[in-house]
Amino acid sequence: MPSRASIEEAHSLAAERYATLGVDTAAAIECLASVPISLNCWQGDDVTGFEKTQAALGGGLAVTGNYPGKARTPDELRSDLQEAYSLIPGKHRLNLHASYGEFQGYVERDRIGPEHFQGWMDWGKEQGIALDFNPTYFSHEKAADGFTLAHHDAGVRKFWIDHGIACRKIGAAMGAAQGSPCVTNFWVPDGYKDTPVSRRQPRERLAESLDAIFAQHFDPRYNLDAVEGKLFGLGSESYVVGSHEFYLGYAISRGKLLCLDTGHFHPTETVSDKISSVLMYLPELLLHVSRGVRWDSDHVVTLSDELQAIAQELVRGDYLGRVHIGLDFFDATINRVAAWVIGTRSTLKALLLALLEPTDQLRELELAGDFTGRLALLEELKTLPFGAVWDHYCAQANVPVGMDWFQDLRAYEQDVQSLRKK
Ligand code: RNT
Ligand code: ZN
Repeated sequence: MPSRASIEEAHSLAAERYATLGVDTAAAIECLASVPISLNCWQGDDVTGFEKTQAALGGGLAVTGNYPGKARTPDELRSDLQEAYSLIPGKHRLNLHASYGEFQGYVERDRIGPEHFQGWMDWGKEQGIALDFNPTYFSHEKAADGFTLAHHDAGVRKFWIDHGIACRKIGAAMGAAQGSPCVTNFWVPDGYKDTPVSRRQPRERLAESLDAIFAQHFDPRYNLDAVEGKLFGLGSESYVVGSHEFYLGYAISRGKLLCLDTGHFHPTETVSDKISSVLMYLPELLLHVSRGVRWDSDHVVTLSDELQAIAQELVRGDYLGRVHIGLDFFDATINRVAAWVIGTRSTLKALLLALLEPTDQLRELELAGDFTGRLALLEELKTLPFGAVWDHYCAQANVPVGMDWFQDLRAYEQDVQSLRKK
């Protein structure tokens, strides 16, 4: 375990090195500490949730793996989350799905209310963790044919519209209780496996259903609505009703947040390049930071080139105040608490790397047409002593430095998770 003195010594040498490029490491850390990341509850139990019927995972989502020790109850999930938060520097949020309510018996999804999330709200208050929310439009018999809000049957649509209405009320209740807006994100799986004849009509129905859900006005200090598109899913390979263009247009015309999920585009398309285009026309954006491998596979986020490119866009474009950062992955082949810690720490590392960039200097080179200088400096930045600044931030935030977090995780696995039977 590195001593605090050696961490500080390494940081002061690193700070000197960054200062030669005009970069203030203390300012970078102060900014990083103010950025919350919303941890996705569903990594903790393979998107199972706590409904009494426990339908199989639907919506074209897939979790693989059988790593032992998954959370089976709300208390276990909260315990696992607390362990994860204790290993991540900074103050963060929790992103809940509607299927994670604490229901006594079975409560239909069009009947859920804030009372089913009181336990989460109390816990959030006690832990200082603000909540975000998502209606659950999958893993349900009424979504079994792959259609919900765009269903041709008005009765099915009505059921899902009522679910959306109920979820916004829950989001607003969370926002009011925590004094920070709850981002309520709408993703629906609707689509066709094979080439459809009607592409227009389902999209018209989806827009109509969404308009019905959003008819009630909520104070944006309590609830913010977001909509999430997708290129394709398992079982919706040929057509997804809620495509990127559909939701971009919808969000702009209705004043909603757009959610960009990094796994939801063609593999050669990047979300990093979409941010500055979308924020030309929308005040705020939601990110679902994921890592697609060959398809929307929802791998745990790592410090990849694309993650760094996204963080650079947020910092360079001065967008941190307009972008809500959420995570979206589910991997059951590794320890699920470790998945949260790795994904969140990597996201924070990407942000810190971006905050440690001498952006003004790079921009000057660019404007002067000195692309050689721009490339030279960008490459040089990659080997600056970034790790020393990160370690210093972790130490200062009172969370484990380096691989020390993993020892803590191993102890938690042994003392808590391994005692859970199946
Ligand atoms: C699915 C979407 C959606 C889900 C979560 C569980 O493709 O990414 O965000 O992953 O709602
Ligand atoms: Zn997503």
